[in-house]
Amino acid sequence: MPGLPYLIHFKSIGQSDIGYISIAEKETLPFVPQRVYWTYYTPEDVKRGFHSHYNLEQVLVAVAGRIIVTTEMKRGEKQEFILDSPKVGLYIPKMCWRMMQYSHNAVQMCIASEVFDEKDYIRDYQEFLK
Ligand code: T46
Repeated sequence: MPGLPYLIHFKSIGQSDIGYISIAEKETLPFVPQRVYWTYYTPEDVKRGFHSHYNLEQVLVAVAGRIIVTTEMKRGEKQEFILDSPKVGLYIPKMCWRMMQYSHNAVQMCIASEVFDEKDYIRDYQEFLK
């Protein structure tokens, strides 16, 4: 059984007068990344996600803006996370239903444990609950 989603606090170096850098080192991540992608310019009234993955694990980071992520495990645990810091990531395990809503300026970076495979998606909620 996969564990619950949780927040990861990345190392952050810098200060306000020069700016900052955050780093996702391999010791900080719960998997070895195979892919990184990012989404942006999502209108505020659009909700994305509404799927789960059989095998994919992810870490989501709001590198800009704010993302509200709601998650649901097959066992029924529901959680809501507000991502609004580029220093913080949300680990999403396999078999976790998710929905995301974005501020218009949000840039969501996703660090993923697998290459893209449409067959890894469960897009039907009833199928997810089975
Ligand atoms: C997730 C959340 C947090 C590709 O062709 N290659 C890719 O690597 C990706 C990620 C997507 N696509 C295609 C598949 C769909 O036709 O792009 C379209 C949108 O993808 P998806 O339905 O996954 O979009 P979101 O924004 O609902 O979800 C995305 C991630 O893809 C997903 O894994 O968990 O962000």
